[in-house]
Amino acid sequence: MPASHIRHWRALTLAASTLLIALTVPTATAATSATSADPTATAAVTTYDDTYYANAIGKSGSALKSSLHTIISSQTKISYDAVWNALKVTDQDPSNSSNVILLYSGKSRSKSLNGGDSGDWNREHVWAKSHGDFGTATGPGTDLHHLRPEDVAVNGIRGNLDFDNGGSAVTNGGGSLVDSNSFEPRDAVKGDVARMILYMAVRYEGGDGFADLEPDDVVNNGSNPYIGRLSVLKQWNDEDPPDAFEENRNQVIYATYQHNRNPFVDHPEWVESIY
Ligand SMILES: [Ca+2]
Ligand SMILES: [Ca+2]
Ligand SMILES: [Ca+2]
Repeated sequence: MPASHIRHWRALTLAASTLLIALTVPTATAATSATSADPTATAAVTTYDDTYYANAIGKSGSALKSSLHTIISSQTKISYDAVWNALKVTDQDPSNSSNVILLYSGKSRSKSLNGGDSGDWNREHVWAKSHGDFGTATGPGTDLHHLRPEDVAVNGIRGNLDFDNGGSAVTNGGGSLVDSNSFEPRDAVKGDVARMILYMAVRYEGGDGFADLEPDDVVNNGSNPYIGRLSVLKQWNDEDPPDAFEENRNQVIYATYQHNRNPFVDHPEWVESIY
Protein backbone atom coordinates (compact mmCIF):
# COMPACT_ATOMS: atom_id res chain seq x y z
CA MET A 1 0.00 0.00 0.00
CA PRO A 2 1.46 3.43 -0.93
CA ALA A 3 2.35 5.64 2.01
CA SER A 4 -0.30 8.17 1.09
CA HIS A 5 -2.93 5.42 1.29
CA ILE A 6 -1.63 4.31 4.68
CA ARG A 7 -1.84 7.87 5.97
CA HIS A 8 -5.30 8.09 4.56
CA TRP A 9 -6.28 4.82 6.23
CA ARG A 10 -4.89 5.96 9.58
CA ALA A 11 -6.79 9.21 9.23
CA LEU A 12 -9.97 7.25 8.53
CA THR A 13 -9.32 4.92 11.46
CA LEU A 14 -8.72 7.90 13.71
CA ALA A 15 -11.89 9.54 12.44
CA ALA A 16 -13.79 6.32 13.02
CA SER A 17 -12.45 6.07 16.58
CA THR A 18 -13.40 9.64 17.26
CA LEU A 19 -16.83 8.99 15.83
CA LEU A 20 -17.12 5.87 17.97
CA ILE A 21 -16.22 7.86 21.07
CA ALA A 22 -18.64 10.58 20.07
CA LEU A 23 -21.37 8.01 19.65
CA THR A 24 -20.44 6.08 22.76
CA VAL A 25 -20.39 8.99 25.18
CA PRO A 26 -23.95 10.25 24.63
CA THR A 27 -25.23 6.67 24.46
CA ALA A 28 -23.58 5.85 27.76
CA THR A 29 -24.97 9.04 29.27
CA ALA A 30 -28.44 8.27 27.97
CA ALA A 31 -28.19 4.71 29.25
CA THR A 32 -27.06 5.92 32.67
CA SER A 33 -29.90 8.41 33.01
CA ALA A 34 -32.42 5.89 31.69
CA THR A 35 -31.20 3.33 34.19
CA SER A 36 -31.25 5.81 37.05
CA ALA A 37 -34.69 7.18 36.14
CA ASP A 38 -36.58 4.08 37.26
CA PRO A 39 -34.84 3.62 40.61
CA THR A 40 -35.33 7.34 41.27
CA ALA A 41 -39.06 7.01 40.64
CA THR A 42 -39.23 3.92 42.83
CA ALA A 43 -37.21 5.63 45.55
CA ALA A 44 -39.56 8.63 45.44
CA VAL A 45 -42.55 6.40 46.07
CA THR A 46 -40.65 4.60 48.83
CA THR A 47 -39.78 7.95 50.38
CA TYR A 48 -43.45 8.93 50.49
CA ASP A 49 -44.38 5.54 51.94
CA ASP A 50 -41.98 6.09 54.84
CA THR A 51 -43.06 9.68 55.38
CA TYR A 52 -46.24 11.06 53.81
CA TYR A 53 -48.06 7.71 53.79
CA ALA A 54 -46.43 6.24 56.91
CA ASN A 55 -49.70 5.99 58.85
CA ALA A 56 -51.50 4.34 55.93
CA ILE A 57 -48.96 1.70 55.01
CA GLY A 58 -50.06 -1.80 56.00
CA LYS A 59 -53.74 -0.85 56.20
CA SER A 60 -56.55 -1.90 53.85
CA GLY A 61 -60.22 -1.29 53.22
CA SER A 62 -62.01 1.26 55.39
CA ALA A 63 -59.01 1.65 57.73
CA LEU A 64 -56.86 2.62 54.74
CA LYS A 65 -59.53 5.00 53.48
CA SER A 66 -59.82 6.67 56.88
CA SER A 67 -56.07 7.01 57.23
CA LEU A 68 -55.68 8.46 53.74
CA HIS A 69 -58.55 10.89 54.38
CA THR A 70 -56.68 12.27 57.39
CA ILE A 71 -53.39 12.48 55.49
CA ILE A 72 -54.69 14.22 52.36
CA SER A 73 -57.03 16.57 54.25
CA SER A 74 -54.00 18.49 55.45
CA GLN A 75 -53.70 20.82 52.50
CA THR A 76 -53.41 24.39 51.31
CA LYS A 77 -56.57 25.54 49.53
CA ILE A 78 -56.54 27.97 46.63
CA SER A 79 -59.18 30.31 45.21
CA TYR A 80 -61.08 29.58 42.02
CA ASP A 81 -59.33 32.50 40.37
CA ALA A 82 -55.92 31.08 41.30
CA VAL A 83 -56.87 27.81 39.57
CA TRP A 84 -56.25 29.40 36.14
CA ASN A 85 -52.55 29.98 36.67
CA ALA A 86 -52.09 26.74 38.58
CA LEU A 87 -53.47 24.71 35.66
CA LYS A 88 -50.99 26.44 33.36
CA VAL A 89 -48.28 24.78 35.44
CA THR A 90 -49.83 21.42 36.40
CA ASP A 91 -51.06 20.67 32.88
CA GLN A 92 -48.30 22.24 30.82
CA ASP A 93 -47.58 20.49 27.53
CA PRO A 94 -44.23 18.70 28.07
CA SER A 95 -43.22 19.54 24.50
CA ASN A 96 -44.44 23.16 24.41
CA SER A 97 -44.18 25.27 27.53
CA SER A 98 -46.55 27.88 26.06
CA ASN A 99 -49.41 25.37 25.99
CA VAL A 100 -51.55 23.18 28.21
CA ILE A 101 -52.89 19.71 27.32
CA LEU A 102 -56.68 19.50 27.30
CA LEU A 103 -57.91 16.50 29.28
CA TYR A 104 -60.56 14.87 27.10
CA SER A 105 -59.65 16.21 23.67
CA GLY A 106 -55.91 15.62 24.18
CA LYS A 107 -55.15 18.79 22.23
CA SER A 108 -52.32 21.17 23.04
CA ARG A 109 -53.60 24.74 23.33
CA SER A 110 -52.05 28.11 24.20
CA LYS A 111 -52.08 28.91 27.90
CA SER A 112 -53.26 32.40 26.97
CA LEU A 113 -56.52 31.04 25.52
CA ASN A 114 -58.09 30.53 28.94
CA GLY A 115 -61.61 31.88 29.04
CA GLY A 116 -65.19 31.22 28.09
CA ASP A 117 -65.32 31.83 24.35
CA SER A 118 -65.39 29.27 21.56
CA GLY A 119 -61.84 28.01 21.06
CA ASP A 120 -60.84 28.83 24.63
CA TRP A 121 -60.09 26.31 27.37
CA ASN A 122 -61.67 26.54 30.80
CA ARG A 123 -61.66 24.79 34.18
CA GLU A 124 -63.24 21.35 33.94
CA HIS A 125 -64.47 19.85 37.21
CA VAL A 126 -63.94 16.13 36.64
CA TRP A 127 -66.07 15.54 39.72
CA ALA A 128 -68.96 17.59 38.31
CA LYS A 129 -69.62 20.37 40.81
CA SER A 130 -73.39 19.88 40.71
CA HIS A 131 -72.91 16.37 42.18
CA GLY A 132 -72.92 17.51 45.80
CA ASP A 133 -73.52 21.11 44.77
CA PHE A 134 -70.18 22.45 46.01
CA GLY A 135 -69.86 25.12 43.35
CA THR A 136 -66.64 27.09 43.03
CA ALA A 137 -66.20 28.21 46.64
CA THR A 138 -62.72 27.45 47.95
CA GLY A 139 -62.84 23.72 48.70
CA PRO A 140 -63.79 20.78 46.45
CA GLY A 141 -64.65 23.21 43.64
CA THR A 142 -61.10 24.57 43.62
CA ASP A 143 -59.23 21.33 44.35
CA LEU A 144 -56.57 20.99 41.65
CA HIS A 145 -56.50 17.22 41.96
CA HIS A 146 -59.70 17.02 39.86
CA LEU A 147 -59.54 20.27 37.89
CA ARG A 148 -58.20 20.09 34.34
CA PRO A 149 -58.07 22.35 31.30
CA GLU A 150 -60.67 21.46 28.67
CA ASP A 151 -62.03 23.00 25.49
CA VAL A 152 -65.10 25.10 26.31
CA ALA A 153 -67.36 23.16 23.94
CA VAL A 154 -66.14 19.71 25.00
CA ASN A 155 -66.50 20.73 28.65
CA GLY A 156 -70.08 21.71 27.85
CA ILE A 157 -70.78 18.34 26.26
CA ARG A 158 -69.44 16.49 29.31
CA GLY A 159 -71.59 18.76 31.48
CA ASN A 160 -72.39 16.93 34.70
CA LEU A 161 -72.74 13.47 33.17
CA ASP A 162 -71.66 10.39 35.08
CA PHE A 163 -68.86 8.25 33.60
CA ASP A 164 -69.60 4.99 31.78
CA ASN A 165 -68.61 3.16 28.61
CA GLY A 166 -70.43 3.83 25.37
CA GLY A 167 -71.95 6.52 23.19
CA SER A 168 -71.11 8.34 20.02
CA ALA A 169 -67.98 10.36 19.25
CA VAL A 170 -67.68 13.76 20.93
CA THR A 171 -66.88 16.51 18.39
CA ASN A 172 -63.18 17.42 18.89
CA GLY A 173 -63.26 15.05 21.87
CA GLY A 174 -60.11 13.13 21.01
CA GLY A 175 -61.97 9.82 20.93
CA SER A 176 -64.22 10.50 23.91
CA LEU A 177 -67.79 9.22 23.67
CA VAL A 178 -71.09 10.55 24.98
CA ASP A 179 -74.70 9.43 25.20
CA SER A 180 -77.77 10.75 26.99
CA ASN A 181 -76.64 9.80 30.49
CA SER A 182 -72.87 9.25 30.49
CA PHE A 183 -69.46 10.30 29.19
CA GLU A 184 -66.51 8.05 28.26
CA PRO A 185 -63.12 9.85 28.14
CA ARG A 186 -60.49 8.95 25.55
CA ASP A 187 -58.47 5.85 26.49
CA ALA A 188 -55.31 7.73 27.54
CA VAL A 189 -57.05 9.49 30.42
CA LYS A 190 -59.57 6.89 31.57
CA GLY A 191 -57.38 5.94 34.53
CA ASP A 192 -56.66 9.60 35.32
CA VAL A 193 -60.41 10.24 35.53
CA ALA A 194 -60.95 7.23 37.79
CA ARG A 195 -58.15 8.25 40.16
CA MET A 196 -59.38 11.87 40.28
CA ILE A 197 -62.92 10.77 41.16
CA LEU A 198 -61.73 8.41 43.88
CA TYR A 199 -59.37 11.04 45.30
CA MET A 200 -62.42 13.31 45.72
CA ALA A 201 -64.35 10.51 47.42
CA VAL A 202 -61.61 9.91 49.99
CA ARG A 203 -60.76 13.58 50.50
CA TYR A 204 -64.35 14.76 51.06
CA GLU A 205 -66.12 12.83 53.80
CA GLY A 206 -68.71 15.35 54.93
CA GLY A 207 -66.42 17.69 56.84
CA ASP A 208 -65.34 21.18 55.74
CA GLY A 209 -69.01 22.14 55.32
CA PHE A 210 -69.22 20.15 52.10
CA ALA A 211 -71.05 16.96 51.14
CA ASP A 212 -69.58 13.47 51.57
CA LEU A 213 -68.66 12.61 47.99
CA GLU A 214 -68.75 8.92 47.00
CA PRO A 215 -68.78 6.84 43.83
CA ASP A 216 -71.74 4.57 43.10
CA ASP A 217 -72.49 2.19 40.26
CA VAL A 218 -75.29 3.99 38.44
CA VAL A 219 -75.72 6.94 36.05
CA ASN A 220 -78.27 9.76 36.31
CA ASN A 221 -76.97 10.76 39.75
CA GLY A 222 -78.17 14.30 39.19
CA SER A 223 -77.29 16.61 42.08
CA ASN A 224 -76.69 13.77 44.56
CA PRO A 225 -73.10 13.76 45.90
CA TYR A 226 -72.33 10.59 43.90
CA ILE A 227 -70.63 9.81 40.63
CA GLY A 228 -70.87 6.56 38.68
CA ARG A 229 -70.11 4.10 37.61
CA LEU A 230 -67.70 2.65 40.14
CA SER A 231 -67.26 -0.70 38.40
CA VAL A 232 -66.26 1.08 35.20
CA LEU A 233 -63.90 3.48 37.00
CA LYS A 234 -62.14 0.51 38.62
CA GLN A 235 -61.75 -1.08 35.20
CA TRP A 236 -60.33 2.19 33.80
CA ASN A 237 -57.87 2.41 36.70
CA ASP A 238 -56.55 -1.02 35.71
CA GLU A 239 -56.45 -0.33 31.98
CA ASP A 240 -54.70 3.05 32.17
CA PRO A 241 -52.05 3.12 34.92
CA PRO A 242 -50.41 6.45 35.92
CA ASP A 243 -47.95 7.85 33.40
CA ALA A 244 -45.26 10.54 33.66
CA PHE A 245 -47.71 13.39 32.95
CA GLU A 246 -50.13 12.32 35.68
CA GLU A 247 -47.32 11.66 38.17
CA ASN A 248 -45.76 15.03 37.42
CA ARG A 249 -48.98 16.95 38.02
CA ASN A 250 -49.48 15.10 41.31
CA GLN A 251 -45.98 16.14 42.34
CA VAL A 252 -46.47 19.76 41.24
CA ILE A 253 -49.74 20.04 43.19
CA TYR A 254 -47.99 18.56 46.23
CA ALA A 255 -44.78 20.59 46.04
CA THR A 256 -46.13 23.94 44.84
CA TYR A 257 -49.83 24.40 45.51
CA GLN A 258 -51.80 22.20 47.89
CA HIS A 259 -49.13 20.13 49.67
CA ASN A 260 -51.32 17.04 49.49
CA ARG A 261 -51.12 14.08 47.13
CA ASN A 262 -53.55 11.88 45.20
CA PRO A 263 -52.85 8.49 46.86
CA PHE A 264 -54.27 6.59 43.88
CA VAL A 265 -51.68 8.08 41.54
CA ASP A 266 -48.93 6.89 43.90
CA HIS A 267 -50.64 3.58 44.70
CA PRO A 268 -53.24 2.63 42.05
CA GLU A 269 -53.66 -0.73 43.81
CA TRP A 270 -55.31 1.10 46.73
CA VAL A 271 -58.40 1.53 44.52
CA GLU A 272 -59.05 -2.19 44.78
CA SER A 273 -58.28 -2.25 48.50
CA ILE A 274 -60.77 0.51 49.34
CA TYR A 275 -63.39 0.02 46.64
CA1 LIG B 1 -74.77 5.84 29.02
CA1 LIG C 1 -53.47 8.03 31.58
CA1 LIG D 1 -66.35 10.57 50.71
